[in-house]
Amino acid sequence: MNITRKTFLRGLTTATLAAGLMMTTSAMAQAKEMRIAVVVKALGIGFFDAVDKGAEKAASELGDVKIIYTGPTNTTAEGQIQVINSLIAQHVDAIAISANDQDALVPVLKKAMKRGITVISFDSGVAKAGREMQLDDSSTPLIGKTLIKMAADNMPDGGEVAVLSASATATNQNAWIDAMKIAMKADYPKIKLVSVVYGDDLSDKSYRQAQGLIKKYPDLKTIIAPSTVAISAASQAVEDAKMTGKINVTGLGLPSQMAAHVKTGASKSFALWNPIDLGYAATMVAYNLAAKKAKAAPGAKIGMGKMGDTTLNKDNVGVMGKPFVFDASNVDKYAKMF
Ligand code: RAM
Repeated sequence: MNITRKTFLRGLTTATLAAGLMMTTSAMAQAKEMRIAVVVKALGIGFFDAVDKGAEKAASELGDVKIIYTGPTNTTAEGQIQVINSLIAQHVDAIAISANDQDALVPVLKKAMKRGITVISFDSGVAKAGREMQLDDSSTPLIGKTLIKMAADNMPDGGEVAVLSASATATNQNAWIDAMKIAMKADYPKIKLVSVVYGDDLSDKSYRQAQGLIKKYPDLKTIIAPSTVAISAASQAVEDAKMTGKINVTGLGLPSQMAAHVKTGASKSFALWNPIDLGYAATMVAYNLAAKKAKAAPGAKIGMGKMGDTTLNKDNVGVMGKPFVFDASNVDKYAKMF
């Protein structure tokens, strides 16, 4: 082989290799973008808008992730099933869902997992068979204790409390209410729970339910609303009924929606974890599982990006963070964030 032919061949090989490399790189770039669907209880809930902010933050940190933020118009399992079926048809890589019903979603999520889609639940969990893992906002017993303590702190002589929740099938609210009842029984014998009603995370329905409680229980001292939608609707109802100072509203709320109600005195204090962090952590967890960088199993540590790891319990449930308590001293500061 003479020099010219050798050089020609070498040149050809380099060119072919380079072309091949270019193709692989662009194919990889296309294949690499991971689509993570964040399915919320319903669209239009401020809490989940903050979750979406956090999900986008995680996606831009990861660089190769696209967030599909979606959910039904009402907090129903039927609505979420429709949304999930359409995500399966789109072949998304992962679904992170806050469930309206822990059991009703299992068949459709099993179908998603069979098609190779990574499924996690966060905030409001799905039963074990329908997801790889659940990311709790915070420890359930701690949320239960925090809810009843905030009520008790403003009713030293005890008395009647009522709960205004989200939907009757919401996994998270039901777990918190149960945890609250346990804490009440153990530590607050003078507090009596007279009613639990549901506003379905709809402002107008929650407002009407709060009005109903105010009318039906003239001795009511506190409304505990473990839903961001219900707590602000209940505060508004208390203000409109001129019951501020007589009925205290507490529960889980967004500082941005509650600051005004703390100022009127309708709510002395309320709690929440950081919902932006929750969206960020749920996205990181979904990414790590879908990219096979982690596997959900009891005892496994799953990365939540800059927030560290969450360790899964025997039911593959991990915890994201801690609840903060907000009152007149700090609500304005946090209202600027979420
Ligand atoms: C509502 C939703 C959500 C819950 C918060 C506290 O926004 O029901 O699931 O975590 O309240």
